[in-house]
Amino acid sequence: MARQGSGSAVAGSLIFVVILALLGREALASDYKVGGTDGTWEVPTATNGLNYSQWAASHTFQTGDRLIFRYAPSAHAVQRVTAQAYSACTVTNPLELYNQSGSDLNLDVQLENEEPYYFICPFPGHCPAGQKFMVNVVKAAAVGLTQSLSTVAAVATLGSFFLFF
Ligand SMILES: [Cu+2]
Repeated sequence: MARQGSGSAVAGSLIFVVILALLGREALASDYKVGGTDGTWEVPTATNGLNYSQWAASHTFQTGDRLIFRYAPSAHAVQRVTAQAYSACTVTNPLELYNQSGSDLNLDVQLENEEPYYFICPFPGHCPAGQKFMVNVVKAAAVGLTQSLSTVAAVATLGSFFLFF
């Protein structure tokens, strides 16, 4: 009886550790409000002091992170475009046009892949005026989900072993 009790305690501790590890993994994905403090997505001016390129260059973005854009849908939009379209501010044929319905004031864009993402505002004149930025997304350093799940399976097996020993 004493043995089974301590086995359960060990299994319980291990499960607790795994839960902590999973919570840690979640915490490593970050939300970034574009441009700085509140995610305002508008044309940079001397008055508002926005500089999206500078802001983007000051962070390291990982897979799983999210970008949050805040804007009036009547005045701005968000497109993901190719590197060439980014340089030239070409708004036709975007890779993705977010918020087509124009109903969201807070747009979340998840950075899913390990690759560069180029964002522009397609409203006339906005991209050339600096409403654009690129982020080079790197692979998240955290434990991957598959690895976490296999850890859970291993711990569950180990837990059963202690319980039935
Ligand atoms: Cu705009």
